[in-house]
Amino acid sequence: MTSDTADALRAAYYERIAAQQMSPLWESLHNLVPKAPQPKALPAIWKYAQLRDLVVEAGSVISAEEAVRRVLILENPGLPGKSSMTPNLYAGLQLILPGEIAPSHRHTQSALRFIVEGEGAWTAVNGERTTMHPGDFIITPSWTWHDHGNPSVEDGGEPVVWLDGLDIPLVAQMDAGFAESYPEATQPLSRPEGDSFARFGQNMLPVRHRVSDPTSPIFSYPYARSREALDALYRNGELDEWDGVKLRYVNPATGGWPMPTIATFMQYLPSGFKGRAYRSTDATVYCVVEGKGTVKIGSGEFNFDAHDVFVAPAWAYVQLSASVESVVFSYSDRPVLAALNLLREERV
Ligand code: GTQ
Repeated sequence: MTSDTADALRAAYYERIAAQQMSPLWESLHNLVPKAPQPKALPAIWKYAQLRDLVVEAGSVISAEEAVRRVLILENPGLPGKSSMTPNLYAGLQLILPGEIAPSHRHTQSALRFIVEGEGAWTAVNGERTTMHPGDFIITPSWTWHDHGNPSVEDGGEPVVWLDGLDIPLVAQMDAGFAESYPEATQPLSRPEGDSFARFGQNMLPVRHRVSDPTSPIFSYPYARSREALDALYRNGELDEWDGVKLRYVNPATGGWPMPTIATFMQYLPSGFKGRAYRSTDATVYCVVEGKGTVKIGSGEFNFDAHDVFVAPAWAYVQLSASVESVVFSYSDRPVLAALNLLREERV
Protein backbone atom coordinates (compact mmCIF):
# COMPACT_ATOMS: atom_id res chain seq x y z
CA MET A 1 0.00 0.00 0.00
CA THR A 2 1.45 3.40 -0.97
CA SER A 3 1.41 6.16 1.60
CA ASP A 4 -1.03 8.07 -0.66
CA THR A 5 -3.48 5.19 -0.43
CA ALA A 6 -3.02 4.96 3.32
CA ASP A 7 -3.67 8.75 3.65
CA ALA A 8 -6.79 8.48 1.50
CA LEU A 9 -8.07 5.56 3.59
CA ARG A 10 -7.44 7.53 6.77
CA ALA A 11 -9.16 10.63 5.41
CA ALA A 12 -12.21 8.58 4.42
CA TYR A 13 -12.21 6.92 7.84
CA TYR A 14 -12.01 10.33 9.59
CA GLU A 15 -15.03 11.45 7.59
CA ARG A 16 -17.03 8.40 8.61
CA ILE A 17 -16.22 8.77 12.32
CA ALA A 18 -16.90 12.54 12.12
CA ALA A 19 -20.45 11.70 11.07
CA GLN A 20 -20.77 10.02 14.48
CA GLN A 21 -19.32 13.04 16.36
CA MET A 22 -16.00 11.31 16.88
CA SER A 23 -12.45 12.31 16.00
CA PRO A 24 -9.01 10.66 16.20
CA LEU A 25 -7.14 11.64 19.35
CA TRP A 26 -3.81 10.76 17.71
CA GLU A 27 -4.15 13.79 15.41
CA SER A 28 -4.59 16.25 18.32
CA LEU A 29 -2.88 14.61 21.30
CA HIS A 30 0.02 17.10 21.36
CA ASN A 31 -2.35 20.07 21.36
CA LEU A 32 -4.69 18.57 23.93
CA VAL A 33 -1.88 17.54 26.26
CA PRO A 34 0.92 20.04 25.56
CA LYS A 35 4.39 19.70 27.08
CA ALA A 36 3.97 23.20 28.56
CA PRO A 37 1.20 25.82 28.55
CA GLN A 38 0.43 27.22 25.07
CA PRO A 39 -1.56 30.35 25.90
CA LYS A 40 -3.53 31.98 23.12
CA ALA A 41 -3.54 35.20 25.14
CA LEU A 42 -0.74 37.56 24.09
CA PRO A 43 1.37 39.99 26.07
CA ALA A 44 -0.18 43.43 25.51
CA ILE A 45 -0.33 46.94 26.94
CA TRP A 46 -3.04 49.60 26.98
CA LYS A 47 -1.45 53.07 27.15
CA TYR A 48 -3.70 55.25 29.27
CA ALA A 49 -2.50 58.47 27.61
CA GLN A 50 -3.84 57.14 24.28
CA LEU A 51 -7.20 55.90 25.51
CA ARG A 52 -8.14 58.30 28.31
CA ASP A 53 -9.98 60.74 26.00
CA LEU A 54 -11.88 57.85 24.41
CA VAL A 55 -12.97 56.58 27.81
CA VAL A 56 -14.23 60.04 28.78
CA GLU A 57 -15.95 60.37 25.38
CA ALA A 58 -18.08 57.32 26.28
CA GLY A 59 -19.76 59.75 28.69
CA SER A 60 -21.32 61.60 25.75
CA VAL A 61 -22.22 58.40 23.87
CA ILE A 62 -24.40 56.85 26.58
CA SER A 63 -25.47 57.59 30.18
CA ALA A 64 -24.41 55.31 33.02
CA GLU A 65 -28.07 54.57 33.71
CA GLU A 66 -28.82 53.46 30.14
CA ALA A 67 -25.56 51.51 29.84
CA VAL A 68 -26.08 49.94 33.31
CA ARG A 69 -22.28 49.66 33.34
CA ARG A 70 -20.52 52.14 31.05
CA VAL A 71 -17.35 50.21 30.43
CA LEU A 72 -14.86 49.87 27.60
CA ILE A 73 -13.77 46.24 27.59
CA LEU A 74 -10.03 45.65 27.23
CA GLU A 75 -9.77 42.58 25.02
CA ASN A 76 -6.61 40.56 24.69
CA PRO A 77 -5.56 40.63 21.00
CA GLY A 78 -4.93 36.87 21.17
CA LEU A 79 -8.51 36.20 22.33
CA PRO A 80 -10.60 38.06 19.72
CA GLY A 81 -14.35 38.14 20.33
CA LYS A 82 -13.98 36.66 23.80
CA SER A 83 -14.20 39.89 25.85
CA SER A 84 -11.36 38.43 27.87
CA MET A 85 -7.98 39.59 29.05
CA THR A 86 -6.88 36.07 29.95
CA PRO A 87 -8.71 32.74 29.64
CA ASN A 88 -10.22 33.25 33.11
CA LEU A 89 -10.25 37.00 33.63
CA TYR A 90 -11.90 40.07 32.20
CA ALA A 91 -10.75 43.70 32.34
CA GLY A 92 -12.55 46.92 31.49
CA LEU A 93 -12.37 50.65 32.16
CA GLN A 94 -15.51 52.05 33.74
CA LEU A 95 -16.45 55.74 33.67
CA ILE A 96 -18.85 57.42 36.04
CA LEU A 97 -19.59 61.13 35.68
CA PRO A 98 -20.73 63.54 38.39
CA GLY A 99 -24.40 63.07 39.26
CA GLU A 100 -24.61 59.60 37.72
CA ILE A 101 -25.66 56.27 39.18
CA ALA A 102 -24.82 52.82 37.83
CA PRO A 103 -27.90 50.91 39.03
CA SER A 104 -27.78 48.11 41.58
CA HIS A 105 -27.46 44.52 40.46
CA ARG A 106 -25.80 41.30 41.52
CA HIS A 107 -24.23 38.37 39.74
CA THR A 108 -22.27 35.24 40.47
CA GLN A 109 -19.18 36.74 38.88
CA SER A 110 -16.78 38.27 41.41
CA ALA A 111 -15.60 41.81 40.63
CA LEU A 112 -12.82 44.11 41.71
CA ARG A 113 -12.47 47.83 41.11
CA PHE A 114 -9.07 49.43 41.00
CA ILE A 115 -9.44 53.21 41.01
CA VAL A 116 -7.43 54.85 38.23
CA GLU A 117 -8.36 58.53 38.45
CA GLY A 118 -10.84 60.91 40.05
CA GLU A 119 -12.05 61.34 43.60
CA GLY A 120 -15.34 61.05 45.39
CA ALA A 121 -17.37 58.43 43.53
CA TRP A 122 -18.73 55.60 45.67
CA THR A 123 -19.56 51.92 45.47
CA ALA A 124 -22.19 50.38 47.71
CA VAL A 125 -21.85 46.71 48.69
CA ASN A 126 -23.94 44.85 51.25
CA GLY A 127 -25.69 47.99 52.48
CA GLU A 128 -22.54 50.05 52.96
CA ARG A 129 -21.01 52.74 50.77
CA THR A 130 -17.33 53.34 50.34
CA THR A 131 -15.77 56.43 48.77
CA MET A 132 -13.22 55.80 46.05
CA HIS A 133 -9.74 57.30 45.87
CA PRO A 134 -7.09 56.59 43.20
CA GLY A 135 -5.17 53.42 44.02
CA ASP A 136 -7.93 51.97 46.23
CA PHE A 137 -8.80 48.33 45.65
CA ILE A 138 -12.49 47.55 46.17
CA ILE A 139 -14.28 44.21 45.92
CA THR A 140 -17.85 43.36 44.99
CA PRO A 141 -18.01 39.65 45.80
CA SER A 142 -20.15 37.08 44.06
CA TRP A 143 -23.91 37.61 44.48
CA THR A 144 -23.63 40.86 46.47
CA TRP A 145 -25.80 43.81 45.42
CA HIS A 146 -23.64 46.63 44.13
CA ASP A 147 -24.31 50.06 42.74
CA HIS A 148 -21.91 52.85 41.92
CA GLY A 149 -22.51 56.60 42.05
CA ASN A 150 -20.85 59.96 41.85
CA PRO A 151 -21.88 63.21 43.62
CA SER A 152 -23.05 66.15 41.50
CA VAL A 153 -20.54 68.78 40.38
CA GLU A 154 -21.97 71.16 43.03
CA ASP A 155 -21.13 68.53 45.65
CA GLY A 156 -17.60 68.14 44.36
CA GLY A 157 -18.11 65.27 41.93
CA GLU A 158 -15.57 64.75 39.15
CA PRO A 159 -15.26 62.12 36.40
CA VAL A 160 -13.97 58.89 37.90
CA VAL A 161 -12.39 56.02 35.98
CA TRP A 162 -11.61 52.64 37.43
CA LEU A 163 -10.38 49.29 36.16
CA ASP A 164 -12.93 46.51 36.50
CA GLY A 165 -11.49 43.03 36.97
CA LEU A 166 -13.94 40.14 36.90
CA ASP A 167 -13.87 36.35 36.55
CA ILE A 168 -16.42 36.55 33.70
CA PRO A 169 -14.65 34.07 31.34
CA LEU A 170 -14.09 31.56 34.15
CA VAL A 171 -17.74 31.68 35.21
CA ALA A 172 -18.83 31.38 31.56
CA GLN A 173 -16.58 28.33 31.13
CA MET A 174 -18.29 26.81 34.18
CA ASP A 175 -21.77 27.72 32.87
CA ALA A 176 -22.43 29.17 36.32
CA GLY A 177 -23.50 32.73 35.45
CA PHE A 178 -26.60 34.14 37.14
CA ALA A 179 -27.55 37.83 37.46
CA GLU A 180 -30.44 39.98 38.57
CA SER A 181 -31.29 43.66 38.85
CA TYR A 182 -32.28 45.33 42.11
CA PRO A 183 -35.79 46.83 41.88
CA GLU A 184 -34.44 50.33 42.71
CA ALA A 185 -31.45 52.20 41.28
CA THR A 186 -29.63 52.04 44.62
CA GLN A 187 -29.73 49.47 47.40
CA PRO A 188 -30.85 50.56 50.89
CA LEU A 189 -27.97 51.51 53.18
CA SER A 190 -27.92 49.67 56.49
CA ARG A 191 -24.51 50.63 57.83
CA PRO A 192 -22.50 53.88 57.84
CA GLU A 193 -19.38 54.20 55.69
CA GLY A 194 -16.34 52.70 57.41
CA ASP A 195 -18.33 50.15 59.42
CA SER A 196 -16.79 47.02 57.91
CA PHE A 197 -13.31 48.54 57.99
CA ALA A 198 -13.69 49.23 61.72
CA ARG A 199 -14.86 45.65 62.33
CA PHE A 200 -12.40 43.81 60.14
CA GLY A 201 -9.72 46.20 58.86
CA GLN A 202 -7.73 46.86 62.06
CA ASN A 203 -6.06 43.48 62.67
CA MET A 204 -9.02 42.61 64.89
CA LEU A 205 -12.29 40.75 64.38
CA PRO A 206 -15.63 40.97 66.13
CA VAL A 207 -15.26 38.63 69.08
CA ARG A 208 -17.89 36.13 68.00
CA HIS A 209 -17.22 36.35 64.26
CA ARG A 210 -17.57 33.00 62.50
CA VAL A 211 -16.20 32.58 59.02
CA SER A 212 -19.21 31.61 56.92
CA ASP A 213 -18.07 32.38 53.39
CA PRO A 214 -14.74 32.59 51.57
CA THR A 215 -15.07 36.28 50.72
CA SER A 216 -13.38 39.13 52.59
CA PRO A 217 -15.64 41.03 55.02
CA ILE A 218 -13.87 44.29 54.15
CA PHE A 219 -14.54 45.54 50.67
CA SER A 220 -12.23 48.53 50.42
CA TYR A 221 -8.47 48.33 50.72
CA PRO A 222 -7.35 51.99 50.73
CA TYR A 223 -4.24 52.91 48.77
CA ALA A 224 -2.89 55.11 51.57
CA ARG A 225 -2.52 52.02 53.77
CA SER A 226 -0.98 49.78 51.10
CA ARG A 227 1.44 52.50 49.98
CA GLU A 228 2.55 53.17 53.54
CA ALA A 229 3.25 49.48 54.12
CA LEU A 230 5.32 49.13 50.93
CA ASP A 231 7.24 52.30 51.77
CA ALA A 232 8.06 51.18 55.29
CA LEU A 233 9.25 47.78 54.11
CA TYR A 234 11.49 49.34 51.48
CA ARG A 235 12.94 51.76 54.05
CA ASN A 236 13.57 48.73 56.31
CA GLY A 237 15.66 47.16 53.58
CA GLU A 238 13.26 44.68 52.04
CA LEU A 239 13.83 44.17 48.31
CA ASP A 240 13.24 40.98 46.39
CA GLU A 241 15.31 40.62 43.21
CA TRP A 242 12.25 39.51 41.23
CA ASP A 243 9.40 41.43 42.85
CA GLY A 244 10.83 44.54 44.48
CA VAL A 245 8.61 44.87 47.54
CA LYS A 246 5.43 42.90 46.85
CA LEU A 247 2.47 42.28 49.13
CA ARG A 248 -0.72 40.36 48.53
CA TYR A 249 -4.14 41.52 49.66
CA VAL A 250 -5.86 39.25 52.20
CA ASN A 251 -9.20 38.33 53.61
CA PRO A 252 -8.48 39.38 57.23
CA ALA A 253 -10.79 36.69 58.63
CA THR A 254 -9.05 33.77 56.91
CA GLY A 255 -5.67 34.94 55.64
CA GLY A 256 -6.83 33.78 52.20
CA TRP A 257 -7.49 35.83 49.11
CA PRO A 258 -10.11 38.60 49.25
CA MET A 259 -12.29 36.65 46.79
CA PRO A 260 -12.16 32.94 45.93
CA THR A 261 -11.30 33.32 42.25
CA ILE A 262 -9.06 36.41 42.02
CA ALA A 263 -5.74 37.17 43.70
CA THR A 264 -4.58 40.77 44.06
CA PHE A 265 -1.17 42.26 44.71
CA MET A 266 0.58 45.60 45.08
CA GLN A 267 4.30 46.05 44.53
CA TYR A 268 6.85 48.80 44.90
CA LEU A 269 9.82 49.09 42.53
CA PRO A 270 12.52 51.57 43.57
CA SER A 271 14.05 53.93 41.03
CA GLY A 272 16.57 52.03 38.91
CA PHE A 273 15.14 48.60 39.83
CA LYS A 274 15.87 45.86 37.29
CA GLY A 275 13.87 42.79 38.22
CA ARG A 276 14.86 39.22 37.39
CA ALA A 277 12.60 37.03 35.24
CA TYR A 278 9.67 35.19 36.79
CA ARG A 279 6.88 33.06 35.40
CA SER A 280 3.90 31.19 36.75
CA THR A 281 0.80 29.39 35.55
CA ASP A 282 -1.53 32.15 36.71
CA ALA A 283 -2.12 34.87 34.10
CA THR A 284 -1.79 38.38 35.49
CA VAL A 285 -3.26 41.79 34.68
CA TYR A 286 -1.23 44.79 35.88
CA CYS A 287 -2.28 48.40 36.44
CA VAL A 288 0.43 50.98 37.07
CA VAL A 289 -0.41 53.30 39.95
CA GLU A 290 2.65 55.54 39.91
CA GLY A 291 5.94 55.73 38.10
CA LYS A 292 7.53 54.70 34.84
CA GLY A 293 9.56 51.81 33.57
CA THR A 294 9.68 48.87 31.21
CA VAL A 295 8.30 45.38 31.34
CA LYS A 296 9.41 42.36 29.33
CA ILE A 297 6.67 39.78 28.91
CA GLY A 298 7.63 36.73 26.87
CA SER A 299 9.02 38.11 23.61
CA GLY A 300 7.32 41.50 24.12
CA GLU A 301 8.78 44.60 25.71
CA PHE A 302 6.72 47.63 26.72
CA ASN A 303 7.36 51.00 28.30
CA PHE A 304 4.87 51.69 31.05
CA ASP A 305 3.64 54.90 32.64
CA ALA A 306 1.12 55.64 35.37
CA HIS A 307 -2.40 54.22 34.70
CA ASP A 308 -1.26 51.88 31.91
CA VAL A 309 -2.69 48.35 31.95
CA PHE A 310 -0.71 45.35 30.74
CA VAL A 311 -1.19 41.61 30.72
CA ALA A 312 1.14 38.65 31.20
CA PRO A 313 -0.22 35.33 29.87
CA ALA A 314 0.36 32.14 31.82
CA TRP A 315 3.91 30.81 31.82
CA ALA A 316 5.36 33.86 30.03
CA TYR A 317 8.50 35.28 31.64
CA VAL A 318 7.86 38.67 33.24
CA GLN A 319 10.63 41.10 34.07
CA LEU A 320 9.85 44.51 35.57
CA SER A 321 12.20 47.48 35.56
CA ALA A 322 11.56 50.97 36.92
CA SER A 323 13.26 54.18 35.79
CA VAL A 324 11.65 56.13 38.62
CA GLU A 325 10.07 54.78 41.80
CA SER A 326 6.96 52.90 40.73
CA VAL A 327 3.96 51.18 42.27
CA VAL A 328 2.08 48.48 40.38
CA PHE A 329 -1.21 46.77 41.24
CA SER A 330 -1.99 43.36 39.76
CA TYR A 331 -4.64 40.64 39.77
CA SER A 332 -4.60 37.05 38.61
CA ASP A 333 -6.44 33.73 38.67
CA ARG A 334 -3.92 32.30 41.16
CA PRO A 335 -6.52 31.08 43.72
CA VAL A 336 -8.14 28.93 41.04
CA LEU A 337 -4.84 27.43 39.90
CA ALA A 338 -3.78 26.85 43.51
CA ALA A 339 -7.09 25.21 44.49
CA LEU A 340 -6.79 22.82 41.56
CA ASN A 341 -3.15 22.04 42.29
CA LEU A 342 -2.12 23.62 38.96
CA LEU A 343 0.02 26.45 40.25
CA ARG A 344 3.65 26.33 39.14
CA GLU A 345 6.21 29.07 39.43
CA GLU A 346 9.75 29.64 38.29
CA ARG A 347 12.09 32.36 39.49
CA VAL A 348 15.05 32.49 37.12
O1 GTQ B 1 -19.79 46.78 37.72
O2 GTQ B 1 -21.07 45.07 37.91
O3 GTQ B 1 -16.99 45.79 33.76
O4 GTQ B 1 -21.34 43.43 35.97
C1 GTQ B 1 -18.61 44.11 33.69
C2 GTQ B 1 -19.71 43.50 34.27
C3 GTQ B 1 -18.58 45.71 35.46
C4 GTQ B 1 -20.22 45.69 37.31
C5 GTQ B 1 -18.06 45.20 34.30
C6 GTQ B 1 -20.25 44.00 35.42
C7 GTQ B 1 -19.68 45.13 36.03
